[in-house]
Amino acid sequence: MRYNRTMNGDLFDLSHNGETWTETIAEDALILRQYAVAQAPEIIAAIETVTEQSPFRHIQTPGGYTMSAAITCCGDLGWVSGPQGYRYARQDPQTGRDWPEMPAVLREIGQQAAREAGYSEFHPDSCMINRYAPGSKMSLHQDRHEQDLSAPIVSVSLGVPAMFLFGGMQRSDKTVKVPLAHGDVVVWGGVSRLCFHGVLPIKADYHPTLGQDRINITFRVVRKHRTQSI
Ligand code: MD3
Ligand code: FE
Repeated sequence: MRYNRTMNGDLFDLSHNGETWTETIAEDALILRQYAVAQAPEIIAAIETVTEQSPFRHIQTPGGYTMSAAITCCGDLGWVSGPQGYRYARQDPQTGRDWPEMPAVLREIGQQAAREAGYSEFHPDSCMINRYAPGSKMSLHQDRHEQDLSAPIVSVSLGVPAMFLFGGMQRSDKTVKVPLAHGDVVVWGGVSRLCFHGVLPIKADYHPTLGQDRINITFRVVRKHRTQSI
């Protein structure tokens, strides 16, 4: 695969040299490498405020399997699984309460990344947080339960690296492997939005921010916004 690389040195942090750069995985799928490194401590603190209210849990797939990645959500809508399958819901079924509010620092990193990729009006109403321990994986799937498929999904990777699989519109299409490391942000829009994707089992590794775990955050527009008329 050909990577298109452009330098962009506008972040500064003592823990890395502040360099961020972009790569394209496919048409309309842009990686902002290291984009969230400087804000990672605040992002992780915000995740803790969410998990104090709605803890990580392992949900059942509609097929009866337990997901190896743990999940929680914040924002207006969260991802739940029940006997009828997956859906978005306003309440956390485990607490019986609304999902925690989306912390501003989370919304802002998602919005800024979307803007970098050319989406000036990205207003996510859902933020899903996945936590992977060593050996956890995510099988090939499409994300197609959101009403507004014209809005991108923004994902933020934190902690130990993952090997991400990116395929095509059919499950059987060939996949490319893309390593995703701490602080990498991906904006999945346009034709990439409905492509099959997954995560290979996480290798035992260590990262100073999260130990052996990997966390992935996704920002989504689930309910279609009323668009301004006239
Ligand atoms: C490509 N999460 O939560 S993030 C998911 O690393 C999910 O936890 C993975 O797939 C993870 O649904 C991958 C990257 C990602 C997220 C959404 C996408 C890639 C995507 C939607 C469409 C195409
Ligand atoms: Fe997905």
